[in-house]
Amino acid sequence: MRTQVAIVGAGPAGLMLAHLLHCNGIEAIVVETRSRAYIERRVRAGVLEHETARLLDETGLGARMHREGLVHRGIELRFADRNYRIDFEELTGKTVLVYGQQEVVKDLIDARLAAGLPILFEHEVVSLDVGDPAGASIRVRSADGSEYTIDADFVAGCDGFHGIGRATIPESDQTVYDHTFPFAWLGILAESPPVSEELIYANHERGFALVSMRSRTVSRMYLQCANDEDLDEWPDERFWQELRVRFGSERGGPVISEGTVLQKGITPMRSFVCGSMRYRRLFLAGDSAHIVPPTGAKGMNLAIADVRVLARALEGWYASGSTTLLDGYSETCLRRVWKTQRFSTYMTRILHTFASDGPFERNVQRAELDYVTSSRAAATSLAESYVGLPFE
Ligand code: RFL
Ligand code: PHB
Repeated sequence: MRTQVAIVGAGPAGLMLAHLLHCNGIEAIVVETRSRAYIERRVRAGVLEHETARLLDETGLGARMHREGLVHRGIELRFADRNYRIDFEELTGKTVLVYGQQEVVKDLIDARLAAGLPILFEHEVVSLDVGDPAGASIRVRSADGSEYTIDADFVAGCDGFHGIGRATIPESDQTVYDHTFPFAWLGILAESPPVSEELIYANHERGFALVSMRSRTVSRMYLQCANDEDLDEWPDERFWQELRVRFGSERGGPVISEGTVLQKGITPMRSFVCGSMRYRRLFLAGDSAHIVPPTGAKGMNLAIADVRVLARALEGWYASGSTTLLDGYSETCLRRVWKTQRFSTYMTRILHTFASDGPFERNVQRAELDYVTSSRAAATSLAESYVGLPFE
C-alpha cells in the first residue's frame, strides 16, 4: 500500500490534518488503533478557540458546530466569595465556542468517510521507518494480527502523548521539557443543566473547581484533587457536596443542580514539550509533541494549530518541492506552543491551591486575581490568550 502522507492517530490532530490535506488534493491514510465508537465517545476537551472554530468553518465543517455549539462571550473567575467576569467580546472582539472534542471528531470522521477516504480503525502502527532520505513507511498490525507496510513520503505522528511517533525518535536526538503539577482534576459529566450561562473557574482554599458544559442539558465539572486520588472514594454525593462548598452555594454562590452522573475520571495535570517536532520524515503534531494542563482549555486547539502549519508546509512541498516551510515547521509551532504553555501555567498557578504555598505565596496569588479582575490591561491579556492568539 502507498500514500503521500501516513497519519498515525485519529484524534483531532490526525483527522484535521487528513481533512486539510484532502482540501488541497494531497492523499493520506489515517491509521487508528481504537474503534470508531471508542474515539467518538471519548469525552475530553470542550472549548474551541475563535481561530479553531473559524478553520473548521472555512473548510466546510461548521454546519453542526454552529447549530449545536454554544457561543461564549466571556468566563467568570470566582474567589473570595464573589464572581468576576472577564468579557472576551468587549476586550478582544472575539468569542469562543463550547462544542465537545468528540463532536469535532465525529464531524471530521463523517466528512472523511462521506468523501470515500480511508481511516483504518482498529489498526495499530507498530513501527515507523523515517530515516530514508527518499521516503518513509509504517508497519501496521490489523485486528486479526496480520501485519503489512504502508509506504509514504512523510509520516505524521498524531498519536497522542503515549504514541509511537515520539518514541521512535532516538533519545540522543530529543530534548524534552516536562513538569508535573502536584495535583490532578477529578471530572464528571452529568445530565444536569449548566450551573451558569458561562464557565466559572473557582479558586477556593480547599482547591480549584470548574463548572463547564457540553450542551443546555449536560454539564462538565471538575474539582482539584490529589495526584493519587482514589475514584472509589468519590461517590456522586461527595462530588456534589464538595462542588457546592468550593462554589459557596450556601453562601450566595451559584446554585448547583444535581443530575445523573454519566462519567467520572481523573485527569493528571502535566506540562510537556518535545524540543523538536520533526525527526527526518516524521512530523509530530498535537499531544504527541506537547501537553498542557487543561486550565487554559488549550490542548485540542494547539493540536489543530499544529496541523494547520503542517498542512501548509506539505502543500508547499507538493506544489514546488520547496522544503522551506517543512524545515521551519518545528520552530513555527513551538513559538505558539510555548506561549500556550505560559498561559496554561499562569491559569493553573492563579487558580489552584498549592500545598507548598505559604502565606506569602497565597497573598501574591490573591493579588494576581484582584489585579486580573480589576485592571483592563491584565484582563485583556487573559482574554487574548483564552480566545486564542492569531495564527501566524
Ligand atoms: P489524541 O486525541 O490523544 O489522539 C491520538 C490518537 O492516536 C491513537 N494512537 C494510535 N493509533 C494507531 N497506532 C498507534 N500506535 C497509536 N497510538 C496512539 C490514539 O488511540 C488516539 O485516538 O491526540 P491529539 O489528536 O493530539 O488531540 C489532543 C487532544 O485530544 C487533547 O489535547 C485535549 O483533549 C486536551 N484537553 C482540552 N483541550 C482543549 O483544547 N480544550 C479543552 O477544554 C480541553 N479540556 C482536555 C480537556 C483533555 C482532558 N483529558 C482527559 C486529558 C479536558 C480533559 C479532561
Ligand atoms: C471542559 O469543558 O471540559 C473544559 C472547559 C474548560 C477548561 C477545561 C475543560 O479549561
